[in-house]
Amino acid sequence: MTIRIRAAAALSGAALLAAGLTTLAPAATAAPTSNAATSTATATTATAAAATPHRVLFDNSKAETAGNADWIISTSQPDPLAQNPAPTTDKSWTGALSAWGVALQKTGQYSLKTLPAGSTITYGTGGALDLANFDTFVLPEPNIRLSASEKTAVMRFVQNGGGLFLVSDHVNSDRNNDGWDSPKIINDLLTSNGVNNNDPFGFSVDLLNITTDNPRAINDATDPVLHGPFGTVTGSILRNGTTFTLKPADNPSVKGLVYRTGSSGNTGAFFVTSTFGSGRVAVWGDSSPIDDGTGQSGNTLFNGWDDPAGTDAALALNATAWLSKA
Ligand SMILES: [Ca+2]
Ligand SMILES: [Ca+2]
Ligand SMILES: [Ca+2]
Repeated sequence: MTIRIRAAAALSGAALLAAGLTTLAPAATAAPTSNAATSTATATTATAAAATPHRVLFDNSKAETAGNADWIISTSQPDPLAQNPAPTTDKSWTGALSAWGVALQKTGQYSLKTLPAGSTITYGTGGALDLANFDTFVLPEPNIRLSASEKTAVMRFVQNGGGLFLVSDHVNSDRNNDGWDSPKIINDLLTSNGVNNNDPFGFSVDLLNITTDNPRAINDATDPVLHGPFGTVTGSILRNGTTFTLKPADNPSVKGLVYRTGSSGNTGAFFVTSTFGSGRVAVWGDSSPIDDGTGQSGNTLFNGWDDPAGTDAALALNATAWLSKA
């Protein structure tokens, strides 16, 4: 079962690459039938855009490997290519998020980096790993509270067009015993950031520990995350996680895509998207779906990424693409 699903994911990646190349061909010959978004672009511009990879920075500065967590795409940081420059499977890189990273890498359209432990999240200070050098920033279950300057950096990054992918876990999931778990850390970002302290993305994290559920996607054939380049999302898995309360009065662009069984509307949302300024945001209520089941030794990991009860790979990858405006 696992091998079959991974093969399907690989085909999706190949199909995406093929689609990208197919799109490039008519643009290069200035075909007049391009869609509205590209109809005014010159062949030169289209070629340059296609050749520029989507840059994704995965955070590991907030104790993402504390306890049984292993939320890294590779032990080689910042650059996973130093571990294996041409990864073929999730085993090519070490970390419980390697499936996520390798799937993006295999498309040939992404450039991935990790912000190593001990680093500071910055925006506009000129460093190689500064957020200004990236299209999307992933915070996979942060376990250390962001500093005041880091929260402002993240908000300015999004406001100016960046993509932010937040992953929460359940309440009382303080893996490094510093008094802060991911629900608390994300809510702190949303209410004390120096840019907009009133739920800027239109949601807050519920302080719950839901033992198990298989949340289902809404029916929306035009949603770019539910129906994206990596496949169709029908649902996700929830294995000790939480949900979100939507607050459209604070930001009307907030949208619940996947809901806990029995929930809809503004309560019980398990996967949510939003926008802020010219940037985009996604948030997921559990880290279990991004766990690929293999990583550094000493961790107890479970394969949620390929769990047939959800379509977690498609959800993670489509959301990454959408956030990156890919
Ligand atoms: Ca903590
Ligand atoms: Ca969990
Ligand atoms: Ca792995």
